[in-house]
Amino acid sequence: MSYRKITGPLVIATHNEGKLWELKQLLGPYGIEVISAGSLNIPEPEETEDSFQGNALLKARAAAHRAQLPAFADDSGLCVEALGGAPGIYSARWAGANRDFKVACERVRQELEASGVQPPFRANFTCALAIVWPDGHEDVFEGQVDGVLVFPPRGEKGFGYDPIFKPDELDKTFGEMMSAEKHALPGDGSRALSHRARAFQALSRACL
Ligand code: ITT
Repeated sequence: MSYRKITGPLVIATHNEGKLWELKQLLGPYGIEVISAGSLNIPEPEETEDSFQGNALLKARAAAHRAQLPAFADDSGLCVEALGGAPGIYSARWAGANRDFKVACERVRQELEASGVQPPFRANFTCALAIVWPDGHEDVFEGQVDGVLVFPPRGEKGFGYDPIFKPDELDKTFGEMMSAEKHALPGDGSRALSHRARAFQALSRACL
């Protein structure tokens, strides 16, 4: 398979402000013009696939088709071992219509309590990043970070499930980290920390 280099403007097909911010930070150093799907009034497609990569491709395809520009989408989520990988691709839905992630984090806690499993609660964050071109060319990359869940939630930074996830590499949750620390791309080529930054590292080596 051959990857295609990204040069010109790129539509970011996400309606999640937290993700949009992180993706802009990651793309910033490459000097690529980015346009948000929201600013082009591109609607959010229904996520009907059964994998992170499938849903990332679905979102990028819809935006590339509408904008007639290459489009970049992220599908990601928290997978909890003792819950059989849930919420996984349904991570956004667990926050309900109001996108309240305090509710989503509490649901994770309650489901773990109901399962009777004792800590440590192993989990991972997974991120698939897809780039789709208007002529149908597609590239997709995945990144993952392993860790444990902590209750009560810790930290006010980040977004989504960040306050309950502590990566194995550090003694603080994503919610207690400056975002630059969470998604930093080490200059020496060593492994990034977050699932999104790890997927982006693979993408940048192939396409930037
Ligand atoms: P788009 O589809 O518009 O990109 P979304 O929020 O619906 O936005 P997803 O379908 O990929 O995105 O849902 C993934 C959810 O998992 C998301 O809403 C986050 O709350 C959560 N999530 C993903 N990455 C995360 C991260 O780095 N930190 C905390 N939570 C994260």
